[in-house]
Amino acid sequence: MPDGMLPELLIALGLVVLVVVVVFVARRGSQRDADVLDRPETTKAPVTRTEVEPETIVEPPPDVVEEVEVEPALRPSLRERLTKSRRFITGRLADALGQTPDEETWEDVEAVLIQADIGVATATRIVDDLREQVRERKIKDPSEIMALLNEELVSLFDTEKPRDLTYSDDRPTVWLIVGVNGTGKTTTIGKLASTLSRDGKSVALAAADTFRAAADEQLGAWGERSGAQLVKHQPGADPGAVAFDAYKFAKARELDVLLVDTAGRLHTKTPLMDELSKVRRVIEKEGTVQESLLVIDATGGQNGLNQAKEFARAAGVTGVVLTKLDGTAKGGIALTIEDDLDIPIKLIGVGEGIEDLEPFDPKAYVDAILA
Ligand SMILES: Nc1nc2c(ncn2[C@@H]2O[C@H](COP(=O)(O)OP(=O)(O)OP(=O)(O)O)[C@@H](O)[C@H]2O)c(=O)[nH]1
Ligand SMILES: [Mg+2]
Repeated sequence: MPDGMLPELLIALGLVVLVVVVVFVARRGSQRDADVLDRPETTKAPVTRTEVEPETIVEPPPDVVEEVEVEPALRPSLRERLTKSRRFITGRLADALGQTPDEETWEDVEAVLIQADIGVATATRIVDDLREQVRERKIKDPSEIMALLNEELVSLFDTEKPRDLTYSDDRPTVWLIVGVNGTGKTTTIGKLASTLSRDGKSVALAAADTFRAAADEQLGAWGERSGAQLVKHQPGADPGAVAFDAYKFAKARELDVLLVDTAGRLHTKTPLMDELSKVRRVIEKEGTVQESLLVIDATGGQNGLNQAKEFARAAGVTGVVLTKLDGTAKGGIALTIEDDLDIPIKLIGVGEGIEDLEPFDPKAYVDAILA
């Protein structure tokens, strides 16, 4: 090798080493990147829903319970939960009442009330009364008109009407739960069972929805969460027979309350409505159906009124449970049901959770939907 070639050879060698080192480092780096990207996949913990078992809920000491009863924590949470309904009604009313009231104002107010699921006849009466009072008292301030409207709406409810669920003298007290498909019957039973259990009452559940697949499993799951006992038959069995057996089961064990779940049914289907009458009659061979609760989905609007009429006829409805008020419901259906049908709304469903059932309080309700 000529002497002059040595430095060039060393430089070339150095370059080769450098390239090898650079390639090595780059590969290590990209491997590390791959590890970082992989990690969420390989180490991701399965997402599990933690459910609060009733036993793990720490009951407040008795004096705190007293305080809660005197000063119900119902209003603030109800207002929050009915935010969507309130925004719908109040926003539109504020627009309608934006200027000095004239004929057009009242037409607009009536339209808002009808859009909010208050029936036409009821809405017309409310607006006639309101217009009269505003004229007599020469009121111009929109907020005063709103306050008057609030009073008017509350007056549509019979505030003296008893709304608590009632118990029979003999055990078990039977509450039958009815309604069209998917309104929240089974969920309401779960919520009721939980409340009753926490009040120290023993509860049995009758899986008299033998029609929908796995309906008894759904009810059984609520039973497990609330400590209630489940009575069920084979799918397709006679709902009356399940109710009857469950009644005898609860009576023999002297349980406090029997909640009877029934299959959802369209109020227009006569044979299905007759089946419901039969379930009722079968229980009444041995005892009494103390409450027949119609569960109405508040997001269904005016349809709830027709449901209430038909179920009242077939199942002797003693009270309404208005569910899904936390959603997009406008809320006016509550007024129409009470004003038209004289059936008290006893409870409201404000969520899917076990504690999302509240007693119905007309004043708190109107305050919550009308700011
Ligand atoms: N947001 C909300 N969802 C509710 C409420 N009550 C029930 N649901 C939901 O409504 C759906 C139907 O509830 P279910 O209790 O199965 O209704 P159901 O009336 O027993 O239905 P069928 O037995 O099929 O007629 C479920 O997804 C519930 O979680 C409520 O108050 N608010
Ligand atoms: Mg059900």
